[in-house]
Amino acid sequence: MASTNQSPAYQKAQGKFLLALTDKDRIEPLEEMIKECPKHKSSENMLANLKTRYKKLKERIEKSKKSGKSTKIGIKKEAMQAAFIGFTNTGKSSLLKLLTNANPIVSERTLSTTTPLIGMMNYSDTSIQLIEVPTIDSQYYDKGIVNTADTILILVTKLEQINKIREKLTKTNAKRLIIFNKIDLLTENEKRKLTATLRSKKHNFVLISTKTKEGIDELKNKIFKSFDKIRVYTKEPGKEKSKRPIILEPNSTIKEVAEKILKGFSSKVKETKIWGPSSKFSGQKVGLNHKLKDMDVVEFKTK
Ligand SMILES: Nc1nc2c(ncn2[C@@H]2O[C@H](COP(=O)(O)OP(=O)(O)OP(=O)(O)O)[C@@H](O)[C@H]2O)c(=O)[nH]1
Ligand SMILES: [Mg+2]
Repeated sequence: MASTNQSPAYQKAQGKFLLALTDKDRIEPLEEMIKECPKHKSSENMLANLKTRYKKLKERIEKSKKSGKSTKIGIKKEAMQAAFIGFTNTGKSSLLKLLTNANPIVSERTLSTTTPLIGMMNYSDTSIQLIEVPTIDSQYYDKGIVNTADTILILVTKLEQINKIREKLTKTNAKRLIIFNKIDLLTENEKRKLTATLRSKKHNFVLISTKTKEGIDELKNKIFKSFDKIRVYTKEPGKEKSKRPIILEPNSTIKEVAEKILKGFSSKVKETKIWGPSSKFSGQKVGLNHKLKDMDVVEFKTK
């Protein structure tokens, strides 16, 4: 809760809680919030809410430890997740290494990657989870991940690989982006022809080289766009906006932002002001049903 009548220690813990990327990282700040939450009558509800959250969080962590159901390695799915697939040696590990904090083995040998690998890519204050799926024509390929990913990044180095891969993608409606890698090995003329062919087939595509980094900025942008999400920053009166935005569906309302911060929070909101693309002017007062746009800033004043 962004309540102003909470202690600085509570607010600090809350800040950490909201910025945490995994359930595991949410435990400690939540414990701190429970400790710092006032114990008098008027905050009874709030304390109860925090305790319920804590219980659920613990349960979720236990469950994911036990099951690892959705994928062979129990990957916890983040708000924006994309999976690289493709044939061996097309440069999946090279790209994961270039875009994220992961440090996979890159090798001219085939079949270097035999388990799914995860990395987090920072993109304008947000984190996008990227997964390298072991090569599609091997026993190590993991359909589970591909079927749940929000976006599938099809990495190829030859045109004929595209159709072979598409044949295998039967159980997913996820967005697709074709990434044509190793274009440093092509002449300008070959690149022009390639672009024309991909365009004529109406593919969503980008040409890149992990070696020269050509096309990498465009790629990052296209990956983010593929999720079709908006970024909304929150702030408390008199303070700077949050470092990281909340990730929401397009046209989400103020109410949805408040509920995403904490369940039940929207009923405690007294006044909301907004800045950014959805506002008529800076600091416009809006109601709970106001629809937000990418890069808006929302300020909550609580009762
Ligand atoms: N010329 C060139 N070589 C590249 C490029 N990207 C990757 N490579 C090389 O391609 C080879 C395979 O790269 P990896 O990243 O290991 O490929 P992978 O798809 O992860 O392969 P597996 O995990 O073994 O299936 C390595 O020798 C890389 O150095 C590129 O943009 N240009
Ligand atoms: Mg690899």
